[in-house]
Amino acid sequence: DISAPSNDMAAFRTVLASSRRIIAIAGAGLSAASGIPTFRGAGGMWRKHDALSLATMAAFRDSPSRIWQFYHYRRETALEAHPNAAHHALAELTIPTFREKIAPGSAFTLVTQNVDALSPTALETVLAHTGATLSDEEKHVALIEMDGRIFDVVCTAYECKHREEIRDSPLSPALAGTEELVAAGAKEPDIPHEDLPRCRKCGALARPGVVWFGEIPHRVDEILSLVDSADLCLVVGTSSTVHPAARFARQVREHGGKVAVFNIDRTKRDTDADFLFLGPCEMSLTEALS
Ligand code: BJW
Ligand code: ZN
Repeated sequence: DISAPSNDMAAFRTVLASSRRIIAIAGAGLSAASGIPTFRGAGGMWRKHDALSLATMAAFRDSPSRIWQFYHYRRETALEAHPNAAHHALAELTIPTFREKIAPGSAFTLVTQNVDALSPTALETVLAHTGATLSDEEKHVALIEMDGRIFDVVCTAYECKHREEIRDSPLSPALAGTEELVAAGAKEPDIPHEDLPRCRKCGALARPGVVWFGEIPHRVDEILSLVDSADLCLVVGTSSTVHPAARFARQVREHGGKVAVFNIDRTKRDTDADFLFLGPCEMSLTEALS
């Protein structure tokens, strides 16, 4: 189909109401209105620190002190952030009693590349407000955090690999206050390995529990089977430049599913879209899903 994507909200709602297997793939733009910088494009604040060159095991091996200070800074930002209207709109789609806009019995899963844990927080908030409940299994099906969580701490010892979510800050005393240096772009101190976060089980050096380049995202088999069977794919606030997420929309379209993109800007992959809603997703998605 070579026609330009539509921005007809009524037509989108009709498609939404008749879809049975819906997935949303989200990226950093979903959390932009929560004050978390994106990686690329307008407002990409981590760019000063080249977040992408820091997101590798090679960078961590080269300087765990530098990488830990960068992630400590980002943990601080994430700890202060609150979910925005777009997180809440997506969370509402996962609660059967609350989603008048989609067909009864239809399935919805949010697959997020974000590590800020704002989507699970939004789900808990919406559940608390509506008095609805979901089992742990239903929550597991509703939300896939494919790149992990910035609050997860993972042991680097091959024999251990212990993973634990720890929201304490700082994770080790030596990191206290270094977020100011990172924010200012100042030269950070070289913290000895023994003073960096350590595994609480075996004492080995720990690493941030996020998926770096060259690593395999979480739950990829589940994601690929959802992509294979989806009849509607919402693409929210992602530049669609990082694989495997970058090709999900195309894959949905190839087997006849519809694709709706919600982004503040155009992206290279807009050609994969049936619907394109240009604007902040905290506005457009709320309107489309309310
Ligand atoms: C708004 C908005 C508002 C702003 N409203 N919109 C060549 C070909 C194919 C693959 C490769 C290749 N070379 C290397 C690879 C593999 C590599 C890759 O894709 N590299 C590319 C750069 C080419 N991928 C991997 O290594 C991945 N693993 C992998 O492929 O394993 C193999 C495998 C997979 C599956 C099955 C079997 C095997 C792992 C990638 C992990 C990336 N992780 C990071 C870092 C996480 C940790 C951390 O946070 O520090 O994840 S990288 C970074 O990019 C982060 C993001 O999640 C990810 C995607 O970025 P995202 O979310 O799209 O953000 P932005 O900033 O790019 O875009 C924001 C968008 O929002 C913009 O479009 C704005 O316009 C918009 N926006 N405000 C709506 N208010
Ligand atoms: Zn360990």
